[in-house]
Amino acid sequence: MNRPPLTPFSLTITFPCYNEEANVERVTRAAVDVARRIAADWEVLIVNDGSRDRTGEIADRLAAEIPGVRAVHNNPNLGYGGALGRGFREARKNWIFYTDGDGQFDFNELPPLLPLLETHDIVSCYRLDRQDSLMRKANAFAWTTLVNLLFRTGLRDIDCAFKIYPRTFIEQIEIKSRGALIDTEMLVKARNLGCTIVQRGVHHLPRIAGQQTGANLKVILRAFRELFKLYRQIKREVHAAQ
Ligand SMILES: Nc1nc2c(ncn2[C@@H]2O[C@H](COP(=O)(O)OP(=O)(O)O)[C@@H](O)[C@H]2O)c(=O)[nH]1
Ligand SMILES: [Mg+2]
Repeated sequence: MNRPPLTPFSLTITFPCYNEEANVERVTRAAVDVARRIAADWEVLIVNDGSRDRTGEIADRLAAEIPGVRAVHNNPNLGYGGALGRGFREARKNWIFYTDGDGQFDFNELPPLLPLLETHDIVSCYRLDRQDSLMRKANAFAWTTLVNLLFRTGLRDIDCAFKIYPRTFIEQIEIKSRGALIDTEMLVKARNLGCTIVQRGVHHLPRIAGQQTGANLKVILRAFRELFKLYRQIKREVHAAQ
């Protein structure tokens, strides 16, 4: 993979927000704070995914108030993958860091990851102390086991929303997932392109405001549908390459 330069460091920080009116301002300000510290050239890109609360309005106000902050809106709501994919497509800087818009990660854990980009294409983190119910953790374990059976990624916590990608990689792939499968799709495609992926642990904080929707039945069913579609697609590609 042709990695972009690290100096001067050019960085897009992006996060999807779905009904995050109680979180979007705090998360945006934390993102701006870290971007100013580590990047010479940066933007913070808020993706409002068709929220029904005041998220979009607050995002627009922050974009007007803080140079470097941009807000884009999916209308209607496209789902997690649709929101993240929009952030990747719209990102203008060389490196793209994405996380969640709900404040469950600490931006201060980003700077120590940067030296890893000298020797690796992608940083994909895993949660050290996942702040979810036992049921959710059990489901996540079963899901990761299934994904690793199908794709043999050997990666931990594929869905952790704390990753850095080079834009050169994003430009080489077509992202098809609209749902939660997006993380799997991107990492499997990265591996097939020969990208090097490094993993580190990060802390996971409890959600202090807003509602978790990541375990809705609709979200889960869509993830399964997209999983089998991706499996067939990757199999076809591997056959075609042989
Ligand atoms: N689940 C879900 N999350 C979305 C959507 N669009 C954007 N998001 C954002 O994705 C992030 C993760 O959502 P969350 O409900 O906390 O899922 P969890 O942390 O995996 O339980 C949050 O920043 C949401 O605001 C959507 O349509 N569905
Ligand atoms: Mg969350």
